[in-house]
Amino acid sequence: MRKTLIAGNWKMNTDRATAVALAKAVAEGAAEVEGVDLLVCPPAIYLSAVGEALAGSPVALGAQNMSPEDNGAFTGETSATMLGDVGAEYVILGHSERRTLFGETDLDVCKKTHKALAAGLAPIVCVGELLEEREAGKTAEVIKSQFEASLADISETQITSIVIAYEPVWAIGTGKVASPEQAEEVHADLRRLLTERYTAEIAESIRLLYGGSMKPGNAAELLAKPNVDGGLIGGAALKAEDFLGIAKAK
Ligand code: 3PY
Repeated sequence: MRKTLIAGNWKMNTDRATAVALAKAVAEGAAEVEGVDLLVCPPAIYLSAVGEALAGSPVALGAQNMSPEDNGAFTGETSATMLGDVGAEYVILGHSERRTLFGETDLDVCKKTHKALAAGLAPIVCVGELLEEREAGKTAEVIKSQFEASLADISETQITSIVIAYEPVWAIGTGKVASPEQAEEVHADLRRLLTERYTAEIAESIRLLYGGSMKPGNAAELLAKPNVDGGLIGGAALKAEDFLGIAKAK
């Protein structure tokens, strides 16, 4: 069975001291959380410090983005190998903020996904529709096209290392949250797409996270849905109590 994954996306928040304190608080509280994997994704510059703060705890470390290139003249970029070198096990790819604010395309996400896998990182590949796409009844179509293009040429073996996050863009940082039924509908579609492309057994093993204003107050009903295998948490991941509260809601 799929083990629930609660992943914190700290975005461009915290400073060194608050990042370390938050990581320590999550690590300490992790002992009270059963049957749930915990992951924190701090800003890249604090990965090493947060990794040290998490040492000996079951909380995993992840990055929020990476370069699609291996190395070379790419000023300001960070490679998959570099992320692994400082202890990251996961990397979030194609978050809607990367797609909308930095022009990342499905092709970019796909290239990054292949590079992350080659470096031994587990990619968390994000998909999600805009408000106007939902209102136009195009959610399923958009998700299918992002799924196909962002995960092009991913083999059966590779897909088992990938986590997919459904993040409706209209629910990111807006306080609006998809209803459990809306989330489940898209997650069930993603499971179907995985079954069609791979096998039912493989599809059943892939974790599908919901992201978009998940908090302790709405986590239980979202996580109760059969195809919602965890959460990619934004704002609520910045308080250990809230983040752990979401994990305990499972
Ligand atoms: C949010 O909940 O705002 C997120 O973007 C999670 O990644």
